[in-house]
Amino acid sequence: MTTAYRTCPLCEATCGLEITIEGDSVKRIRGDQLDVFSRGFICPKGSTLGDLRDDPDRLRSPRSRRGNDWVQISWDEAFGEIDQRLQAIIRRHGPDAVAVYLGNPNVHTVAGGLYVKPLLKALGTRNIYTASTVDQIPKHVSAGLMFGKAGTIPVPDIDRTGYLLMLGADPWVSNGSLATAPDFPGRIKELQDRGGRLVVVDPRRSRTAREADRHIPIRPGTDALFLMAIVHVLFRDGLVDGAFRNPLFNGINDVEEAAAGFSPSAVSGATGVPATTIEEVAHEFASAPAAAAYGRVGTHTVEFGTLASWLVDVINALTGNLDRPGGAMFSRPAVARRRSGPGGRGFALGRWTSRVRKLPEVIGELPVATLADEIATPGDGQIRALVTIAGNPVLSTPDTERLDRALASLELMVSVDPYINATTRHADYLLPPPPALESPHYDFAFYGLSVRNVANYSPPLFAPKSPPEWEIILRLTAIAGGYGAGTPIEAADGFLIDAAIQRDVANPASPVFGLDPGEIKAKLGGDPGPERMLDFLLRTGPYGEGVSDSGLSLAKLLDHPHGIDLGPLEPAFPDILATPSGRVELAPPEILADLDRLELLRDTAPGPDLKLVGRRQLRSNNSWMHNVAILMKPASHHSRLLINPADAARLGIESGVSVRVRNEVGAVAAVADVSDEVMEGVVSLPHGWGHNRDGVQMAVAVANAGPNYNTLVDSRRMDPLSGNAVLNGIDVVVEPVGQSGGAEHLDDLGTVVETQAAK
Ligand SMILES: Nc1nc2c(c(=O)[nH]1)N[C@H]1C(S)=C(S)[C@@H](COP(=O)(O)OP(=O)(O)OC[C@H]3O[C@@H](n4cnc5c(=O)[nH]c(N)nc54)[C@H](O)[C@@H]3O)O[C@H]1N2
Ligand SMILES: Nc1nc2c(c(=O)[nH]1)N[C@H]1C(S)=C(S)[C@@H](COP(=O)(O)OP(=O)(O)OC[C@H]3O[C@@H](n4cnc5c(=O)[nH]c(N)nc54)[C@H](O)[C@@H]3O)O[C@H]1N2
Ligand code: SF4
Ligand SMILES: [Mo]
Repeated sequence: MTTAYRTCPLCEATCGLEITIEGDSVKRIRGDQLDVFSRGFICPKGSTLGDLRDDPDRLRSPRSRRGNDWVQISWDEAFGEIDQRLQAIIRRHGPDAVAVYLGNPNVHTVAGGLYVKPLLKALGTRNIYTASTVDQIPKHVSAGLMFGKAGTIPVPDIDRTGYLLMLGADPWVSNGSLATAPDFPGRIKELQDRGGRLVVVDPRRSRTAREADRHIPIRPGTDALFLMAIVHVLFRDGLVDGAFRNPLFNGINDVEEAAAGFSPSAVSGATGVPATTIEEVAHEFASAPAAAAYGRVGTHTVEFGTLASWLVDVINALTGNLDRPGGAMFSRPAVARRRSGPGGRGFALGRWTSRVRKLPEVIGELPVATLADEIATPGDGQIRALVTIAGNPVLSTPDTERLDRALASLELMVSVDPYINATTRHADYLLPPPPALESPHYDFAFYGLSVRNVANYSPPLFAPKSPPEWEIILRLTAIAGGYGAGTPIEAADGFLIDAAIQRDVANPASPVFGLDPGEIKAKLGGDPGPERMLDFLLRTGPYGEGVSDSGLSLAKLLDHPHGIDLGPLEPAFPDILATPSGRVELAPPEILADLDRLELLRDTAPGPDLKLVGRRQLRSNNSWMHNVAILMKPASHHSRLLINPADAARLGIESGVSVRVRNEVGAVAAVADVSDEVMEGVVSLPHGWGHNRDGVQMAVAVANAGPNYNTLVDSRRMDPLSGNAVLNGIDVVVEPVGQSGGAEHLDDLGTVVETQAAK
């Protein structure tokens, strides 16, 4: 028996794990008490990494589809055939005929962190889609416009704050998002123990809301109004921080003017939040010694996602809490390109548009809600081939029935994925990566969104039994770039490291500026591939000393299996600002131009339909860990539609009865759970379910299929600034099964009982 330590790659919390192994198998996984960041915390998912590795349905070798059958083929055969077919499509139709969909685990793998960008560049396509447009892209837009870079996202300094205003997030269940804080619940307890307060704004009394000092139910999709009214009160009642009126902030008068028409009483009808509550929150927030506002999925995946995201940071700024300890601060990750001083080119939106619906590009991608349009609509630039990497859009993105049909019509689909699931069953080639425990790990994304500065590297725990994911993607890159399937990996990888070194020796802010590239390369440790690249990035990052070994390096991380704590967050202004002015733009014109819509929301009476919102579940991870039997208990918890007692009584619905949830997009079956956990007028279902489709080869998941939330989501509705789909607050009708007079047959809970296929 031996013990190893590594970081859990499953969610954003980056928990340290203590793993006991015997021979080639995992005996036990616990939280690592010595981890510098997570201090022993673990959730039920973290202990199942061994189950994921042992899962008999996980593919161990490539598959190619011949009609309805899958054949096992060799890696060389797979890449050779993909090369021929992909190049033929590019030659005939140009690079835009090939689309890419990148799913969530790409931000959790080293392959996604280091190797996907070169693939996209080699493909040269504008048809890039990711899970970001069903998630957090509004935050990138507001951050880009305010701070100059889409990745410059402030996080709540929860370890030092005295007041946390949280909207549309449930970290007791999700373990936090765009705020990496392992043991989020423990950190909130500490906040409360030191006399601080947690206020949660959510249409549902979530697990987090139950632990909060105050829960404010809000009508779905109206957070921007609530936040605007707080801004209104800050100005009206003289609560704007005096020290804040400094030259670092542009646009304060425009913000005051914008908020003028949004008094608490003006928004109270639309939000369902009493005016006095809004006033109290504004005063408490402004008078706290340090306070942070933080919004997540419930505020982003709505029609006003960018406005809400912007207002969160406006409130932080106006109260003097932006970039100060205990407020909203910026991480300083160990892997980041060094910059010299404030100012930059700023952030541009809509540099190109989608072909069919003319939707603007945002951070180089198009809204995934329009992927089906681009596949199904004939004409120049139509998508003919799709590469998916770690994604399951048939369960995760809007109007899934339509997307499902569109994927079936592709000339070529290649999926880098370990499972044959709702999406990848359409693939012509399946390229499975090794499981997490056979892969190296470093959190390139999440140490940049972390509430403390931390670095931790985990080498593979077991030798991979098939090519590592970074090699798979690198071979696809060579194919996409026209170098051929036979390109040696060492040559392709050498090209990438050489290019990275060349860029840095030309950067005056880099510790290797002006040095000889050969000397730098010779100095790098680790195996070629992601380890060597990580060493280079650490050495040239904010804690590195270039070719000197005195700074941070791969070797240092290997010496510290419990991680290295790089300290609490520190003020980062003005150097971090990359706007052309070198200041914070509080009132970007793109955002002000969107306020007409907000006025309309303020002045429109809510319609009669129920509003459907999502929720996450502790023992689930989006759509993809449902084949782990131990996590699938209690049975059918995922089919429960929460409905308020008043609505249930009106509709004649009792707990435990089967109901049909429908709207003009589709219909699903669920089981009613009558509960005042949701406010009146709101119903709640989790997402990521609906595995019972022909050809899915995930036995446990199919047995726990559940309803597919996104069958009900309209692909036409989005936050116009960011292109994020509207997943929360969508109109639905709920009725007991059998009452609609339709001919639907319901023998399996969670089965799609009716969809409007003829669109
Ligand atoms: N209605 C509604 N819809 C939502 C949401 C919601 O709140 N409500 N949330 C949205 C959000 S926040 C997200 S992030 C998306 C997620 O949407 P997606 O990213 O499309 O889907 P996931 O469920 O994360 O699926 C991950 C896929 O990656 C595969 N996979 C797992 N590990 C690896 C790996 O190491 N390498 C590779 N190559 N593949 C791997 C899995 O088999 C699976 O196919 O869903 C979104 N959809
Ligand atoms: N266990 C588990 N953990 C996960 C995941 C998982 O699937 N399972 N997924 C991971 C991913 S990819 C992400 S992005 C994160 C997301 O992490 P969170 O952002 O914490 O996401 P949720 O738990 O979905 O919480 C969203 C909350 O918003 C509320 N809500 C819905 N509509 C509105 C609204 O209009 N206004 C307000 N104020 N609230 C609203 C919902 O009721 C819900 O409580 O979780 C990650 N962690
Ligand atoms: S909270 Fe997230 S990182 Fe921590 S053990 Fe659970 S899944 Fe892994
Ligand atoms: Mo997400």
